[in-house]
Amino acid sequence: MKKTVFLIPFLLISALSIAQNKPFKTDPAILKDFMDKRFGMFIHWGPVSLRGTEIGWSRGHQVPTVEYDNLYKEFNPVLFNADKWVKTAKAAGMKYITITSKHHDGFCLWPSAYTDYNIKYSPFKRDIVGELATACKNNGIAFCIYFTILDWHDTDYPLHNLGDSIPDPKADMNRFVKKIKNELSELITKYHPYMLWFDGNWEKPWTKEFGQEVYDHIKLLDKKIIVNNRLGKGSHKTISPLTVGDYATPEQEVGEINMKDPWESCITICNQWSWKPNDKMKTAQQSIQTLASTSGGNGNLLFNVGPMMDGRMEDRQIKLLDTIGRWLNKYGESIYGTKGGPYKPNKEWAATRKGSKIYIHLFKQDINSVNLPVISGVKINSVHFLSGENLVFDQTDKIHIKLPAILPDKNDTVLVIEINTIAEGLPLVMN
Ligand code: JFZ
Repeated sequence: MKKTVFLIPFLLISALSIAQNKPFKTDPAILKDFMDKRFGMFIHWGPVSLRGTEIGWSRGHQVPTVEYDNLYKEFNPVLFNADKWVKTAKAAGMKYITITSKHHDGFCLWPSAYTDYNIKYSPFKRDIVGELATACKNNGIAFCIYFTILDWHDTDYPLHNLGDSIPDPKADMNRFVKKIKNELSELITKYHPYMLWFDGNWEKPWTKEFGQEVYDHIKLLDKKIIVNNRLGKGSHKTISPLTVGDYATPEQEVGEINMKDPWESCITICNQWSWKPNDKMKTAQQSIQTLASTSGGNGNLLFNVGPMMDGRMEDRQIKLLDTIGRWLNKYGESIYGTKGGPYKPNKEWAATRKGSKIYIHLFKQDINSVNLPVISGVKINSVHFLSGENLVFDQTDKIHIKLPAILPDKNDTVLVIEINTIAEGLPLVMN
């Protein structure tokens, strides 16, 4: 008797789960489409740009909490032009944009019905998330939303600042999770994001179970939405039994080569996520080689910019992005829609592959030849620069390619090795 009593709810839940296709899984074809894009723009923005300190983290530290929480009252980025941002990303060769709809400070860049701490109550009033979603749609760029699940401003969330360890007794995680589910419903039904980029999952009040609940909630609203792995617990760098979500998110570093699990490195164009005056900016060479290295590891690069308090992106950053775009105009076939490998990327070069081609990205100028291990069963038909010129090679006991004294591209010269088989199927070569 007792057993049946226990069994009935269990069977009911199982039947319901089957009816809803649980456990939800993102269609591999959708993930492949995402990984084919290879390059996206991350945007960290909010009222904190008025101070130029780090978004979220500077609250209650470099900027006193009360001052930080009132910055929105003077946030009026009148030069914000969503179309200009999207065109900047597009000119850089980026295929998707991910914006901070809400960072750890809790401020919402869309007019949410579930909290008044949002853009509608700033002097600017305009729906930043909405305008960017529309501009992305008009320009053929996939629109994605960053959303943190820790909210140091919300009284229902137990911790109220970086370093807080004593939970607020007035807080209520169940109420909080219900609220963020409502906010997510709003974001999904209003803006139809291609992907949701969660964050803030490392704090103690968050559990894997909450993460699973939110994941299921999203998938019931739109099963096509891609979700990053910061919804469960565990390391951001991998997909593991602890994580919830579809792909891994190494931060401020190029991820390890992985032919199985999708991943995306998020890396800042300067040092800070949100805008900082005179922040040290990366060079075009560093940025292009970072992109080639992520592709070489079979991952994506989400390259972050922090727009200024007036709504513009910095000119020097726009110029750098344009240089990357011009490089991609020439060499894009060695990045988009490729797989990483079959050689592991290193500091000197990275390999990508597509069809019967292996692309070698050369990061150094002062070399006169390329030496690679032979791949068993593979014969090279020809070698040439992606920009044209044929090269002399030998494939007796190693692949030896002779290079001219001056290489065609100082940022990343791409060689194409044409082989007698499909390169995508080759196992990784240990180099
Ligand atoms: C997180 C955010 O905190 C950061 O502001 C930015 O949005 C980035 C993309 O994601 O970065 C982290 C995450 C975790 C830690 C530090 C930075 N951590 O656990 O110390």
